[in-house]
Amino acid sequence: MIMERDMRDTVDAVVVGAGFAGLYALHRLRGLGLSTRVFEAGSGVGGTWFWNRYPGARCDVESLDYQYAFSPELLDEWRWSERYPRQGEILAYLEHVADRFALRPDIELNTRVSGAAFDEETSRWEVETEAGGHVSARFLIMATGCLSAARVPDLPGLDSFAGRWFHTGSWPHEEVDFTGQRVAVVGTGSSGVQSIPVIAQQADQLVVFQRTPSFSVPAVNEPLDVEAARRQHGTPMQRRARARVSIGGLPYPEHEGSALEMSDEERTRHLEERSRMGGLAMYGAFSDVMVDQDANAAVVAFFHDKIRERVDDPAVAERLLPRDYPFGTKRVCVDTGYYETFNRDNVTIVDVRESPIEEITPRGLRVGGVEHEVDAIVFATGFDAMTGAVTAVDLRGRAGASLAQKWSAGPRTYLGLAVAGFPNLFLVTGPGSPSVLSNMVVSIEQHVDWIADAIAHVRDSGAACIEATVAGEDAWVDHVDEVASSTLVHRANSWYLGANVPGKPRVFMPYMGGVGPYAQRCDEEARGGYAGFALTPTDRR
Ligand code: NA7
Repeated sequence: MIMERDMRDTVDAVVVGAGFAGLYALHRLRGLGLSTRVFEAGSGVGGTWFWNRYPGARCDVESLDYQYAFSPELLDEWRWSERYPRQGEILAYLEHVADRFALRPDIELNTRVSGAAFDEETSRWEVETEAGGHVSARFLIMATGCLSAARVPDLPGLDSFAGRWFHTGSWPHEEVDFTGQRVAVVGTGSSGVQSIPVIAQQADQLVVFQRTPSFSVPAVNEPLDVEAARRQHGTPMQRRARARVSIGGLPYPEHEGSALEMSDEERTRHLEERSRMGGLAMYGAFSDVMVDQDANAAVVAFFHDKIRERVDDPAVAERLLPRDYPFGTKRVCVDTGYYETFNRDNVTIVDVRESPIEEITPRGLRVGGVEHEVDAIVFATGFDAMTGAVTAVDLRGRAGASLAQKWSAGPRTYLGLAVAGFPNLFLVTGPGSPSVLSNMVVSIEQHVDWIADAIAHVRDSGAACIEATVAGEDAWVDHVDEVASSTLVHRANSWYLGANVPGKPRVFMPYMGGVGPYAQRCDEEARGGYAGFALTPTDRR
């Protein structure tokens, strides 16, 4: 019995997180013959789609693109019901994947990893869980998600609130019924934009507290017509092949010329066509929208017209116009009936830009000296994105160095995959990779495949460790910054830049070079014998 336990506590690989990334990592590592343990803080698999159960929660990438492509059989057998998948349907899909590939025996649920330290004597990661568990692993894979550390703003008085409050990113499992209630929603990013129309239909009164208006595109959601989708974009595999070489990990045509080369009428017609395609197709409308202020302004003007068309009261429409940052420099939202919701009698909007929320009182929220009385508060206030869930684990590399400390002036990685001083540690969709700027599933598959190949390479070459070099990491960090600086992204206070978390360094975290070119760079790294990495031979441990 003791033998068995000891053996179970020593594995080849530990994966942290059982969302899209962790599940696929487990499948691939098992395929290499590695004993692998996955730790998941939630009581079920699904990651983002386990936690984000708020009303209206839905993916802004189409179902046919937001699924794994590693298994043709899986692609063939799963049927999505809508063009954009609901949270519950994605969760059911991931549960199906966990069962179909018999992943569950290697997943420990309800287990949060608190820390992991690299032992230079043994070249192993010693992983600790919050409940006091301990596992030793040669490889450590952080599949912790980019948007998983939910952030409730530090508002005075929240403890005194007499009603219930929620965060969209950690929504209760039981149904929340707002019927007959006065509800506040704080935040108008993707989660607010999705939940506001649904909550408005249920609640007696809804007050939206808006700090920054978003750009939101109609989803044009509908029951999925597989045949029509096939005619437009080919089979799911053909869609994926195009997505893999694209900029955003999506199969739509991209960058059809400059916005400034068209007449006003042509440009409007082109943008109308993109609008009709629905959702994130808008991103690829022009080649220069993210780099040229004038091109961007033309798209902004189109959005302003659309919002004015959709909102009846001109004063309310003006409040909803995003004015002080360029289109695309904060995450563009995808909505169903968002702007029209402000035409309802039971919905009001409070601007908290100039006059922030002062405090939460037992009865509601105080803004500009006015108390807004509500029965429930929904914080759709976002996440400590990209780094929050990684640094929440006390990761210690060579000589006990702390990752959180190393990243205190901004994340430093090589290719968003590895960190100098942290051998055999891999990040799935880490900062410095396209990640949140792309279709996450495409980027996750690309990363997990690359990591699995790198691990196989280490094993086959008889090395003990693979570790990013400082020179490789420095050059990559500079490159990520250089690409971002050639665009308009620094002109917005976005979570891409850490601007939503007080005290977080202002560094543009994801890589803007595009999914296709980035994957090519990763492939070259592997083909070139991992030149930006050092492989430590076993006898030099
Ligand atoms: P986001 O996109 O970070 O949105 C959070 C929203 O909450 C945003 O409008 C914030 O305004 C607002 N916010 C945050 N703190 C406050 C305070 N203290 N007062 C008022 N308003 C506040 O998170 P989501 O969950 O909507 O979306 C995350 C991603 O999930 C999304 O990008 C998609 O990729 C899917 P701000 O803009 O910071 O002024």
